[in-house]
Amino acid sequence: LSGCFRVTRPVKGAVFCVLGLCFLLHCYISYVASPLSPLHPVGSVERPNTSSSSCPLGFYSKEELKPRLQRPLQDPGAPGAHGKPFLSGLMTQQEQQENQKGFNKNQFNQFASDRISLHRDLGKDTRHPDCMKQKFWRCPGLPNTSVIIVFHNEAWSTLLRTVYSVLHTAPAALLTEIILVDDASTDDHLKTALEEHVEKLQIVRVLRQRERKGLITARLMGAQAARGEVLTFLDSHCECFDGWLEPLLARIAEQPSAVVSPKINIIDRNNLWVHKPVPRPQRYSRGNFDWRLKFGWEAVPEEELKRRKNETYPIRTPTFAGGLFAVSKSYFEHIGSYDDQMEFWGGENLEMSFRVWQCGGLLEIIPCSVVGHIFRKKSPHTFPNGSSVITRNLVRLAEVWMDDYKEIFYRLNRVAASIFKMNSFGDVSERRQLREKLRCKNFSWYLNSVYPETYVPDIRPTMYGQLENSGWQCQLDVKKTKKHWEPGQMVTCNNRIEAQYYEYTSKQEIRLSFGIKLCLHADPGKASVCLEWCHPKEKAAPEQAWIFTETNQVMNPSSGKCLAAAGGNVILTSCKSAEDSQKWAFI
Ligand code: UD2
Ligand code: MN
Repeated sequence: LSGCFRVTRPVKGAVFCVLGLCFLLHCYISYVASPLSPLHPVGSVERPNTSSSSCPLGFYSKEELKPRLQRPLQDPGAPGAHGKPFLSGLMTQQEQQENQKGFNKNQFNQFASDRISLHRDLGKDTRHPDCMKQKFWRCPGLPNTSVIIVFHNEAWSTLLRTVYSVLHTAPAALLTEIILVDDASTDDHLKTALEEHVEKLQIVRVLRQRERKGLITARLMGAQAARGEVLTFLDSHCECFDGWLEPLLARIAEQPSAVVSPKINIIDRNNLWVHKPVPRPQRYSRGNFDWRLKFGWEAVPEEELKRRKNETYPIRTPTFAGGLFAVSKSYFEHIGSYDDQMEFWGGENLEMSFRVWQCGGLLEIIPCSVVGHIFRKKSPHTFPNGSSVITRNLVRLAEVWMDDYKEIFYRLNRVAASIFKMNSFGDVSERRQLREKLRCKNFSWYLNSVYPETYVPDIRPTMYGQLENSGWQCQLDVKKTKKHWEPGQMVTCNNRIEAQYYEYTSKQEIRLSFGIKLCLHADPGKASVCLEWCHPKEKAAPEQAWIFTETNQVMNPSSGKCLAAAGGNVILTSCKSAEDSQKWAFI
């Protein structure tokens, strides 16, 4: 910088002066302005407030964040090593039988799991570079956590691999304990050998729910016993990627009312291949729900992605899958933990999603935290009172959190409607009191502020139900392709119980109910009718507008043609009021 004050050798002075200024600018950028500066660590918008002056600046060192258990060195050729798939090769008849039995019991490949090391690593860290650069303040430091894993007849190898995976990845200093809560398993090995096996691991405890009551009360049991400041819940068939825990705890330190989930990666149920994080993901998913109260995934809207300054920032999500998440223990208690009268499985995730948002909390996905989970083919669990227990849980949450919007749900789920009518969903008065006590906002606020992208059907549409043709006594029907609803599919007329529900909207659309945005679409050229994405505008597209005539015909005004059943098909044809095949009614 002295160059700036040199007058005797102006040229040399100027060069030094520029270099000096550049150096100062570099210092400023890297120490103060850059998001990587110690004053602004990645992901931490601000350093948590502390009144204590004895809290010096500085980050945890790698040494301080070391896990409790070092992984044994892995033979790269071992089955499933580095998260690779298990390849069975030719199997003997006995092996094939074992394989089949394991799959039937768990709805994933237990045979493969049993042959993969309980200590396998998942390979190199392939997260986004921002995640790898992220540092965490040592003071005030990260809160410690109890990891709670509930299970019912989980396969031994997946359960234990979940436990070891936590011990191999979670920093010892932050992991208070792992609590395994058995929801009354009947498998002998789980009943007799678990305590002995985990005793040597010192910080792993087993609690047992005597009677099978389901994952909700089991998690509550774990939460009550937990000694950590944060509760971290995992399913009993997970594997954690390096660095998964710290970002969750850091977000809670920064924002104690945040309920945070990791990004969940798939562990292939057929061969236990763990899908690795991608450094620059093209797609991000968040949780949603449809009006049958089914949880699902959807792409995160551009706006939400733009709100984030870098990869370490949380993604807000309207709902969460509910199995893998961390929450401050005191906030969990404050916000009403769980509805302890929900039974067995299902619904608690939507209940908690609505509750957290409506009562002032935040529900977020932290993309730098990645955990693998085996998504089963279908649920292997039996439910003592049949599968209507799941619907009963949904009715409980609708009754407490959804105000008048619950009617949309009842319209689409007849089992739910009858549970409501017969008043057989138990007492929800305590949960309603909780909503009062916490002065929670209403469901309309939730829809407008948290999930404005969703389609909200009319609470009481003038007409809805299955649309039946009087001539053929058949109902409008589309078979979804595999698991998905796709536009472009032809509409038929069938006599299937599963034939869809439609509703006649105020925009004159005939729209598939339960929130999937598909509308009855006329193609006068081909004289046919299919389902297409509904027009997002105020007015319906001309091909998607329909009027019900006095003679019960369904007419598309722009083409002047009417809907008619013709055998199993639905066609668009000239309107003839006398024809029964053109008469339709909602049933
Ligand atoms: C998803 C969630 C799960 C839960 C459920 C809805 C993820 C990845 N998973 O379940 O956490 O929110 O939706 O309720 O978000 N279990 C019991 N007792 C039972 C049934 C299950 O303890 O009666 C255990 C089971 O061993 C497992 C967990 O609960 O650890 C979740 O069950 P799952 O894995 O069969 O269901 P999943 O992943 O579809
Ligand atoms: Mn699961």
